[in-house]
Amino acid sequence: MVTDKNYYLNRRNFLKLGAGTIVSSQAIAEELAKTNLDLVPSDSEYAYNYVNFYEFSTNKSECVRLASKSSLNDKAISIEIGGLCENPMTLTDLSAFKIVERVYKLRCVEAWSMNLPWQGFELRELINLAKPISEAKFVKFTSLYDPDIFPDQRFNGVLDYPYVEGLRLDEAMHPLTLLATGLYKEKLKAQNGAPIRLVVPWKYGFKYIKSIAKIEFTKEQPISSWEKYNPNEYGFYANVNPNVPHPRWSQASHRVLGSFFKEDTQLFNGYEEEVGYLYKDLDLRKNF
Ligand SMILES: Nc1nc2c(c(=O)[nH]1)N[C@H]1C(S)=C(S)[C@@H](COP(=O)(O)O)O[C@H]1N2
Ligand SMILES: [Mo]
Repeated sequence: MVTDKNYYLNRRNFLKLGAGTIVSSQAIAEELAKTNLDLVPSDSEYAYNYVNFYEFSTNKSECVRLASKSSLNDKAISIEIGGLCENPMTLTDLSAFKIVERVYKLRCVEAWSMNLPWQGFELRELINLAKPISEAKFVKFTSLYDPDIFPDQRFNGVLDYPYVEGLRLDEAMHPLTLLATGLYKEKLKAQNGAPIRLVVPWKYGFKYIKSIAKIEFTKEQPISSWEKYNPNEYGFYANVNPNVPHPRWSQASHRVLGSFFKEDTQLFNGYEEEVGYLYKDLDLRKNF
């Protein structure tokens, strides 16, 4: 694999200059394509078989067994876009978007990680089409609600469904934030959140909401499903942070799936240079 050393060094300089000023997001996106080359994707067996998808089951292999025979595999993309924006729409056609490939680290709040090669597009492209109005401060995401597909939606499930997640509008506009439709150059499998899901690499995995049915622009901060389930353990921000332990375990290190050793967890999952400026005025302990 080739890494362009000069380009990489320039990137550091650029971002240093950018500290304190507004970092050009286009520059970040372009640089990323290069740094991605350093990250070797994990064996796809982990991504396909070690999954969290509570609508199917809390058991990882049971998720895969149920998802792989479900009609979610054949579901077409259809996202209702609305709320505080000028152009509400039902998104079914992605031809307007530039499809990119990014290898990102995924760090689950359960203290394991893997490197995933996503195909998708930058969420900001969609946001620019929808044109949020000035009152819009957050983006709320809602997963599909379909008890015929998801067993855990048939009775009193573990979570209060549909699964909900949220981002601040500036986080959603960040060039690292993707809507993914593929993994390992294959169409997204049901267990990984077909037909389309969120990817926010500097946050814990539970923010990567699967099987998105609705996106809304809101004034108020949305209450995400895990926050609702236990606000003391799962905050709205959920930025990866080795210095803020989960109440029941440390977040200082994690197991890299496929590797025998543990690895130190990095602030913002190693994407601090790219996203640190978003949080310079935020107390990361209070806003975990
Ligand atoms: N709708 C929905 N999205 C979800 C989840 C879920 O249970 N339901 N689990 C989350 C968690 S905890 C993680 S770690 C990631 C896992 O994504 P993956 O299984 O594709 O690796 O999806 C997230 N998205
Ligand atoms: Mo997770």
